[in-house]
Amino acid sequence: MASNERILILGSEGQLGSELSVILQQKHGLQNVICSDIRNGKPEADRRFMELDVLDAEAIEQVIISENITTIYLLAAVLSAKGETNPNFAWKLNMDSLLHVLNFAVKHKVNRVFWPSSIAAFGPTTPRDFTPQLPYMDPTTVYGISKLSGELWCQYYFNRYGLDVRSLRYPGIISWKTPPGGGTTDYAVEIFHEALKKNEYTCFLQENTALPMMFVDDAIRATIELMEAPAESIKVRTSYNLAAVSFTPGELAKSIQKRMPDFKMGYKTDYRQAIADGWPSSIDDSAARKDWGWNHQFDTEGMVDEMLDNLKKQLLG
Ligand code: AKB
Repeated sequence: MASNERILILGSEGQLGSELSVILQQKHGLQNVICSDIRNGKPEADRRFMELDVLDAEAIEQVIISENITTIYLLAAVLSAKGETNPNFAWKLNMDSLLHVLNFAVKHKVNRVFWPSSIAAFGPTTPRDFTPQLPYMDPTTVYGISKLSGELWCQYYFNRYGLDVRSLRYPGIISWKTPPGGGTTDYAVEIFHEALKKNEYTCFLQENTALPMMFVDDAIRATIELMEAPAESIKVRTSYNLAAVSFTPGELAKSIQKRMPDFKMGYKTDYRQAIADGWPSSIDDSAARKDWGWNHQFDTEGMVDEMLDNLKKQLLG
């Protein structure tokens, strides 16, 4: 397929990148999508892949120049729970990579940049229910602090240099092809694997901790729709609230039990409970719905069906 876009994905092998890269390749052609990560998860001959460390500024700049990159998706990040085990490194990786990309995008006239923010940018003082687009924000994790700071950097580069940088505050993403790594919402993926393998799961969050979540297909579609929207419809240059569903571990367990009546759920909380306690339970994403037409498709039941059906097939080979 002919495309004028030359796309660089930094962090292409992670939970979002591994699925977003396939859709971008279908839309723009294999040769126009350069996948990169510190490790190659899918050694296929027919796609473009480069081993690239997002902290290696020189290497990133070289690729932008040599591949005439027009669009960058920066997806590499240290997530909330893992970030707390090494806060300095999480800050360095999350912030340095963003600043390198923003600087090179301006310098080499890249048309558009995507950078993910998160519900982790909110904090305990933020209203928890139906969290508005611009409430008081006091993140408590280094990941959340990096997301809030990064949002402001994105807005700064838009205001100061006219860089078309776009962002979404993702809720917890539920996927079956590639697992998440190091997040507080990871329980909502682990539970499906353990249900199918052992018929039981011990959750690290309390039964009644409600968090905003989204099936990966919706998350990928939101990303593409945001990036394809006309620039004049993008009114938020920090990051858009984005929502689909909201549930507690107890509700998710019940939903699985409807399909697997013998499934048993236990609870043993750890340090991730305190992180979740500072996050919203549901999100008001009316700005995204109004500005560029966002609409989620998967409710909790639809998502549970997709997860169990696909993971069953995957586990059975
Ligand atoms: C995490 O739990 O850290 C992530 C997120 C909500 O950004 N899934």
